[in-house]
Amino acid sequence: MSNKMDQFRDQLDSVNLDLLELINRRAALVQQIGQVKEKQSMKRFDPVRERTMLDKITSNNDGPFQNATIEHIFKEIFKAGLELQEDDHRKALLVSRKKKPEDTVIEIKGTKIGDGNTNYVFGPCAVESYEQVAAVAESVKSKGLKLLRGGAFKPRTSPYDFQGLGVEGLQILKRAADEYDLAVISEIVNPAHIEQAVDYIDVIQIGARNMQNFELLKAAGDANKPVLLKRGLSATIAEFINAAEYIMSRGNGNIILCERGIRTYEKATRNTLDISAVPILKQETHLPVMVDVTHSTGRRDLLLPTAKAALAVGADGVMAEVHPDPAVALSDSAQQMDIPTFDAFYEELTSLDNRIKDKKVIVE
Ligand SMILES: [Mn+2]
Repeated sequence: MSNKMDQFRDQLDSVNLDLLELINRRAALVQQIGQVKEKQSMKRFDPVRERTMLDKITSNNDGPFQNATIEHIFKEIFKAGLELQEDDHRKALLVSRKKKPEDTVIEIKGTKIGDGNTNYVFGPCAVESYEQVAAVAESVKSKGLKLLRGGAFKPRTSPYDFQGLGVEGLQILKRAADEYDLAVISEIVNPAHIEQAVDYIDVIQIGARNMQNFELLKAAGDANKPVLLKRGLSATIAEFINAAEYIMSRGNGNIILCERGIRTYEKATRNTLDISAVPILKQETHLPVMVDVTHSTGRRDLLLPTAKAALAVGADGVMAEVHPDPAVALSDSAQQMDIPTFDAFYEELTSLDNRIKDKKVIVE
């Protein structure tokens, strides 16, 4: 009796190995098909082809399994094959670490982003006047910093909200940046504006609401300027990475990723800062990653704690909004810092940064 059982078990082991070999042979074929499809830009999933395969299989099914069970098993095998093709595709992304293991370092007017040092981007939410921008620029300069942000084209939730000064705003930024020897980061919302904007700005920002504006991504990819790409409000990390790929696939690899919070059910903050996105993006891509603490929290009291978290988690930089008089700001007045708050914020943050860099605080 036990002898017979052993024989069956031996046979079963051998059938398992045969199945294993066949499943992997199938997977290798699926990979080859994936490569051909990739070259011809064909969709990987073809439901008609899947139905034909299933019909052929079930019409040859002599049991004891029912057709429904057989279909279920084969659907799982098909799915695994599709996932394998997708993995192969992911490996090929230009922005991925698999493609380029070393960090991308971007140089902007002599400042390096992504080289292991911490960078800071400060400036008003929207450009309102020369005096307003100059007040912030002076404060940024006094800290020995280089990067000045400011919105000239403002994509606002309501069409009746302040939409920004447009090109005039870019001209104000450029004037202040030249006077204080700073580099300008400003959002562009229309592909047609890029050509004109590059005369005034040093970094093209693509905002959260435009993360999947593919024509804008392509236009930024054609431009000869670094791009700061913000994560979309409801974008997954994979969608974020693919948006960056749009830019890099056009030849522009100088991309800074910026986590700015995502939409969740939580109402205590304006968005939910997805802090874990930072190490994931650092692992999956070779691009510098910054954290925008202003738009992720929407709360002035949370700017410093979240900025500290960003440094501790390995972000390459922190972005925050500063306004000489936030109470009268035309946008984001609840979360912009005034200059004294900015001074204190920066002092405490850089002190933590120095302790991290000196290994006095161990964050790993
Ligand atoms: Mn803002």
